[in-house]
Amino acid sequence: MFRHSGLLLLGSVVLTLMPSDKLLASSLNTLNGQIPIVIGHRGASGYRPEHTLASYQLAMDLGADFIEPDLVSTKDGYLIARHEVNIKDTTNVADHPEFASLFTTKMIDGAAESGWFSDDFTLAEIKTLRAKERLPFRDHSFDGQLEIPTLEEIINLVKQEETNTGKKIGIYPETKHPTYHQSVGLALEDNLVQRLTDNNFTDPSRVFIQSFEVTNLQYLNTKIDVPLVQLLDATDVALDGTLIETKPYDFVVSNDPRTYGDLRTPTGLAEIATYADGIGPWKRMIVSVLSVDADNNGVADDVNGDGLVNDADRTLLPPTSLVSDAHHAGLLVHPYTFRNESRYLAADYHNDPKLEYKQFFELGVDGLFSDFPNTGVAARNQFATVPEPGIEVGLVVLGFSALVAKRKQSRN
Ligand SMILES: [Ca+2]
Ligand SMILES: [Ca+2]
Ligand SMILES: [Ca+2]
Repeated sequence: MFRHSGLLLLGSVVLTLMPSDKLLASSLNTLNGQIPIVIGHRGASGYRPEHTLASYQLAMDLGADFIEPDLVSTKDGYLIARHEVNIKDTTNVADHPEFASLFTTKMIDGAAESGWFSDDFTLAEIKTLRAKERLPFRDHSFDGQLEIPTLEEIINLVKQEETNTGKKIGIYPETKHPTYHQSVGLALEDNLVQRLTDNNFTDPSRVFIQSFEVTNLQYLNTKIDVPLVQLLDATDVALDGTLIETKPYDFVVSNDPRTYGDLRTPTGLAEIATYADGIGPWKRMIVSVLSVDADNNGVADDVNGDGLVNDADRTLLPPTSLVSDAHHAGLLVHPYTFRNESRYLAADYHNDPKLEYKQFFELGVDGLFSDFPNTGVAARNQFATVPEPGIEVGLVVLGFSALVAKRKQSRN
């Protein structure tokens, strides 16, 4: 009797702590029993040129819990939002004759690239450029209109959103090409920590820092107390769905033989858990796809006959154990990238992107990166349903106990 009323009391206390009754969802397989987050990948990059304030603002308007800036450095040490150091494909730099002399070829992570590079431009020069949509099949009506934002401008946008709406949106920055930036004297890590600190944006519930490299995350773990996410990449999937492995570029430089495949074994995940709080795997590491090669020429066939070979011509394979393996190591799992267009959806989803989200939520992912945050949020809200009133309290108590227990083992 006493225990029973104690539980009810705890239940009512917990209820007041929860920001939303959506957290009363039952049977979540997430690490801490929490509702999975939707991360606006490069903003709402399905609708606006990526990494612009308009893209981030739209992501927040569409319900994203976090927005994701990829960060590169200017020549004068400002952190700006671009997916590549090479700004050829995402800005109108080619239309600016005054920058023609800056066209060059550089080695980026072991590959020769030609174009214009952010580290050859001052911030003032970058600010004369305008963004353009990278993908030919997306909306180009905003091309030439939007500036390249700095991290500070993005933080200010998020703070303004909080002032306007009361919503506390998080920022999920990625350090792009850390080894390259170190090699040109523009290391990103201390700079990022300094900018977050100077702008008073270090709440660990509102920042994740992510990287495809390892050493810089290990370094960041000694410099800032926000959760860190080890991104995991692969070159592609083979016809049979096997991952074609690649490795972190800092491992290439240090002759470390391990690939991302090694990092996602139980042993690799246990090591990641010594410096990071989560993994950001390519979604094909969780659910891969099988190609058809009926003519046996070694190339995937255009099964649906639309003239393109892409995920719409492939079918799903059974899920791997990566989500549960990572959870076993105490790591959050935030796979990338979820997109609405049929070319990115395996045939099994029948052109309904929500079915893909649903599959991953059922597998227990703790969040995901989406180009179309409204679709991700709608799928998430459908998935995380509020249980019947009679069983809410018990579930909340169970969920809260699990949360406390897991927190103790996952923080480092
Ligand atoms: Ca990114
Ligand atoms: Ca073929
Ligand atoms: Ca096709």
